[in-house]
Formats: sequence, structure tokens, C-alpha cells
Amino acid sequence: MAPPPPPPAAALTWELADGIAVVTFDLAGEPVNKISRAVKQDVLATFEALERDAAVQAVAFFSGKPENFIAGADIEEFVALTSAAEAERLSADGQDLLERVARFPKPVAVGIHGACLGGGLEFALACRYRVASDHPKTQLGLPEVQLGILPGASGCQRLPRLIGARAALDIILAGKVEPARKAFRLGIVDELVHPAILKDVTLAAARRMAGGWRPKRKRRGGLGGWLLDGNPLGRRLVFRAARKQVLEQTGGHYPAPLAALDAVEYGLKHGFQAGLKREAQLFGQLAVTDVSRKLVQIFFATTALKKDFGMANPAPPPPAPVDVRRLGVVGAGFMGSGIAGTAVAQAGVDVRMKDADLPRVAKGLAAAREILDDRLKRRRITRFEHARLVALLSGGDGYAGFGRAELVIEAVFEDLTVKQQVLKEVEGATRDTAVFASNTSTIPIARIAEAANRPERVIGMHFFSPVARMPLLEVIPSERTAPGVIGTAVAFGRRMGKTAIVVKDSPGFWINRILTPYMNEAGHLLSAGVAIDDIDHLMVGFGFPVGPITLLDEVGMDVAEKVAGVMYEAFGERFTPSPAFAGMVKAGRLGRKAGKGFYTYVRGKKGGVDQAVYELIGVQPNGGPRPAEIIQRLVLVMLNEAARAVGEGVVRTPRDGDIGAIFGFGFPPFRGGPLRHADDLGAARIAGELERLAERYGARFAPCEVLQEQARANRKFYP
Ligand code: T1G
Repeated sequence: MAPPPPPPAAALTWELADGIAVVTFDLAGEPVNKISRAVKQDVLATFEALERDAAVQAVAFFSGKPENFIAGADIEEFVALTSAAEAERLSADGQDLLERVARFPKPVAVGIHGACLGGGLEFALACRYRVASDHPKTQLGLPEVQLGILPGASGCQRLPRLIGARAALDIILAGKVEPARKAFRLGIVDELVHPAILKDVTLAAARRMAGGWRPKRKRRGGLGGWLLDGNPLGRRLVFRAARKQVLEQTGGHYPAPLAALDAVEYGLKHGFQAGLKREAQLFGQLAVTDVSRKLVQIFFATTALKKDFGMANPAPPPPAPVDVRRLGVVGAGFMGSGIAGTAVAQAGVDVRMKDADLPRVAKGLAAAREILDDRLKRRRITRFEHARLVALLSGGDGYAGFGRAELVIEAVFEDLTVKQQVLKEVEGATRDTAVFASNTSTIPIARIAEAANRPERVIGMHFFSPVARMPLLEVIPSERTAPGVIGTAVAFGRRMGKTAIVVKDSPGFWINRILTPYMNEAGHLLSAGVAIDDIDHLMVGFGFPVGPITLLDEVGMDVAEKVAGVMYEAFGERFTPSPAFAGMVKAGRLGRKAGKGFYTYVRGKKGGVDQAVYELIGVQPNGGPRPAEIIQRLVLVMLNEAARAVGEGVVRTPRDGDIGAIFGFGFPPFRGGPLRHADDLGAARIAGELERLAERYGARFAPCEVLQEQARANRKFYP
């Protein structure tokens, strides 16, 4: 017997204005509107009442949340499902509801302001007319595949019919979320207006439709669009290309995009109703996969991190965190300009750069500006915004302008004496309340702070290169850093668009701590005769975006060697640098930036393996150990170090550790991060395999105390 329907949530209210029912969706007690079973009941009941009421001629639908339209289906509800059949029914129920909305006898217009995602966009697509506010908060998209599922409330059917298969696949298969302006260009919304007139314009559209007007939509994409989308042959080409791209991008690890492709294609071939059925079936299968569970865990972990400022709760002792309006950046090189450009582009703050001489400053300013130019080119900002933001960037060869900065980030040469010198100069040039952050990747913050008059205001902010694109920030307080200063750094990092984790002031912090043994192991494997590209292919097969050797070329061998040296000094034998890497820096093989590394580079484009490298390593490829053992060595050496670092409190929670590894260097998200992966394998199994590896290859594989203890007590990182 089917369970009784839940009582309707008190979410929808409506009032009549001149023949138009103005419906407001405002889910009580929740920061966002989401569609649960109870909300669906309420929508159904409301639309039934609207149909019955003869005074209602048309409907205008809005959200009551100030910054959010509808965030989609309630994710907590579908992760609780345990069978594919149940999930399929949930999807089919959603489709039925939206069919009723689409066939509603009175016209429905929606006014969209704020995030309109997943089931929220599917609802809007079922309405007859869509108006969106031209506001940065108004974003429309179908992010479902990012959660390992597909748009399961008719989105795979309605979107391609509205904007064409090619454009719809572009959104659905990547789980894209687009700003309102782009959604308008694509034809997803019918009108784009200033937020102040959203309500009036939507009401006017409802009224016109009540009077018999039917919105006309012109087919987008012109003749080219018709050739590709509008006939079966063209469509076949579109699907073939999309399938190929999905397989390339997912390496077969993520089933959702392929399933979504199937749902779209099937629907276009066999009709809307058959498509719905297929969509619900596939949704059911995906919703209970382990991949989807892992991706949903990541969603909730990142959401929880957004609210975590790394400080004690309730409010810490003074100083309170401050809102940064002016940022000083010392060092106008690659990192410094990346930090400056990203701070302006994302946080819209006034940035003052400083370097030793004016030509360097000019070069740094130009590089920072390129980040803004790129946004303009990709139409993320308007010309007007671009001009406004460019004007926020300035610089000089002295500290003029630093007096007003609330935060100064230094990105100078990686040397303790130099950094301490800069710290003293900055303290002399700024107010007593200013925070000094070092973008060091290897030097303990406590050591830098030894030179400070105000050590409680010194902190580490470790960005990754290139700053504009890498999503992670490690925030590193020393033991003397004030809690409020941690809050300032984390909050500003978030405004720069970064996912910030607070980590302990210990060598390599979190990311380099767990990455270094992995890189070294790749070197040991090279010495054992494994081919460069074999190592990379195997790790890409495991799910990393690039393999460890390619990563070395990207990071730069000089940087990697420096980090490896610092880690060896700190932790001793198990971090012994790989001899395979020793000759690379001397030979000028620094990687991409030098135009030569393990791979060849022609005009910035990566080519094949540079065979000359094998001579430097001193071993020609001979196959080496079995592929399974290569993967095992690389992965377990990282998991072992990660477990040890967790035991030392390098990260505050396993959640931070996993999110850091996923966002920091692309640990395969479908495995949930190194600590989730360790839990899945089980400590006993990992410890056993590490012992066997230690017998064969040495003490660097000896299982750490944390894993041994977990194995003994049958415990895990996560409850
Ligand atoms: N379900 C459940 N909870 C949600 C939620 C959702 N869809 N969206 C947000 N929350 C919670 C979030 O966990 C947090 O909770 C609070 O709301 C505020 O979020 C049938 C099946 C909308 C852009 O993937 O991208 O539709 O911590 O801090 O920064 O095809 O939340 O307060 O307890 O992130 O202003 C597809 C997910 C669903 C959108 C707002 N939708 N959400 O960002 O606030 S699947 C998504 C977001 C679907 C259909 C399928 C963002 C946001 P708490 P927040 P924000």
C-alpha cells in the first residue's frame, strides 16, 4: 500500500489582484525554497483551488525569499531513498505535477529572482511565460549531474524542446548554472528586466495572456541550428559528439551525464511521454548509486564549510573579524597578480600592489587586469563593470596607499628573511588593526611571525596557482593568531570565491603534506622503470584530472623540488626525495613554464613524453610493477600520510581534509576524498597492504598509528 501523502507544507499563499492570482512560494523556516513531497502536495492543492476559482483568469508566480527563487528538489529527501523503484516513483510524481502545471487551463507566468535550479527550473519550464531579473543572484540551471543524478522532473524533455538539443545538452550534461543574461540569450527565459520591475512585468504578461495573447518564441540558432537540431540526421551528429565528449571528460566514472544524454535522445526520438518514462527510470537508477551519494556528501560538506569561519562559536574574544574593503598585495609576480586580479574580480575591493620597481608593478597590474579582461570576454561582466573594476587596481614601488588596507597579503620570494623583512615594512606602513597574511607554501607562519610586533595579526593564506582558477585556499593561523583574524582571512577568501579550510601551522600544511609522498612515489616508480605516460594514464584512470607527472610539469619542478626538500627536512626518511627528479631542475626542465619538462611543449601546448628525460633519470622504461601495484603504491602512500596528518590535527575534521584534497588537486570526487576512500577500503585492509609494501619497498610504507588503531578498534574517520 502506498504511504499516505504528507500534510501540505505551509509554503504557497495567494491573493487575487484584478483577476490575476499572485502566488508566493515561501517555505517557512528555511533559507531556500526547495521542493519536498509536502511542497508538491501544496502546489497541487493550490493549483486545484486556482482552477476552481472562476475569478482567477491567470497566475503570476513568485518566490517570497529575497535572494532565492527555488533551489530544486529537496536533496535530503532523495538521498534518504533506498531503492531505485522508490526514486523512480519520486521522479514520476514530480513529472506528473509539472504536467498538470503545463496543462493548467489558465496561463501561468513566473517572475524569477535568485537561484532557479534543478526542479525549480523544471517548474519554470512548465509555466507558459518566464521573466527573470537581471541581477547577479539570478542564476538558472540544471546542476543535477553534479549530484550524480539527472533532471528528473521533465527537464530532459522540456529544455531541449525549448532551446534545441545542442544548447540543452550543453547545460544538462555539465550541470551548468547560467546567469540570467545568458539564460535569456539562450531562450530559457522570455524577458529580462530590472529587479525593481520584475513583479509588474510578470503580472502584465499574465494579464496579456489572460486576454488571449500567446507568447511567440522564435527558433534560436538560425540555419546552422536547424541543420544540427531540427532534423534527425543533424541530431544524430549532435548526440554522437556529445557522447564522445562526455566519455572523454568523465573517463566512465560518472554515470549521470551519459544517462541524461540517453533521456534526452530517447525523448526526442520516441516522443515526450516515452521520454518522461525513460527519464524517471534512469533517475531511479542513478539516485541510489554510490557515486551520487558521494557527490551529495560533497555538496553538504561544502555548504557546511560556507558557514564555518574557523573560529570558536559563540563570538571569539576581540579583535572581531573585519570586512576587507582595501587589500594590499606585496609582490607583483605571478601569484601576487593572481591574488590582486581575483580579489578585484570576485570581491570588488580596492587593491594596491607593491613591488621593488615600477616595471615589475606595471607587469603585475597588467597580469591582474587580464583576469578582468577574461571575464569580459566570457561575458561574465559588462563593459561598464569591467571599467569600474579596472579602476580599483593600482600600484607603486612604495607602500603609499597601504595605510587604509585592512588586509595585506604578501606573495614575495619564498625565503624566511625576505618575508620577515616585508612583514616589518608592512607593519610600519599599515594601521595597528591591519592583518598580515603570507602566501607561503612551505614556511611555518610562526617563524614569519617571530619578526612581528603584532603576531596575533599574522596568518597564512595559501593560494594555489593559477589563483583565478584554483578553487582552494588554505588558511593557516599560528598558535598566536587571534581567532578574529582567522575569521577575517576565511571570510575574505570566500569573497574571493575560494573554498577555504583552516589548517594547522605544520610543514606542508595539508595539501603539500599529502601530495609530496604521492609525487615522490611517482619518482620511485620512474626509477623502477615505469613509463612516464603509464603513470599518468593509470592515475587519470583512477579518477584524477591529470596524473602526478603532468602535475609536476604544471606546478614547476623548481617549486616541487623546494617543497620536497622542506618536507624531507621536517619529516625525515619517509619523505626522501626521489632521485629520479634530481637532474630535472639542473637541466632546466622546469615544466610547462620553461617549455620543457617530462613532456614536450610547443607554443604552450603539451605534446608527448620527452624521451630525453629517461636519460636524465638513468632508467629506460621496462614496464615496472603491475598496473594494480602502481596504483596501489601511489594511492596508499597518500592515504597513509593523510591519516597520519589527521591524527596530528593538521585538518580540523575529515570533512575539511576531503574537501581540501578534492578542490586542491582534484582527488576523484566520486571517491569522496582520501579519507572517505580510506573508510571505503577499510583500515584493516589498507594497513595490511601497506605492511606488504613496506616489506618489499621500505619503511616509507609502514602503516601509521592512526590506521593501525582504526584497524584494531574497527573504527573509521566518519561515523
Ligand atoms: N535541497 C536541500 N537543501 C538545500 C537545497 C536543496 N536543493 N539547496 C540548498 N539547501 C540548503 C543548504 O544545504 C543549506 O542548508 C541552506 O539550504 C542554504 O544553502 C527533480 C532531483 C540555492 C545556490 O543542486 O546550489 O532538483 O546548511 O548555504 O550560498 O530534477 O544552496 O542552512 O542547513 O548553499 O545562498 C538541484 C543546490 C537539486 C541546488 C543557495 N539543486 N543548492 O546558495 O545558500 S536536485 C541544486 C545550491 C533536483 C530535480 C532534481 C545553493 C543555492 P543549511 P546555501 P547560498
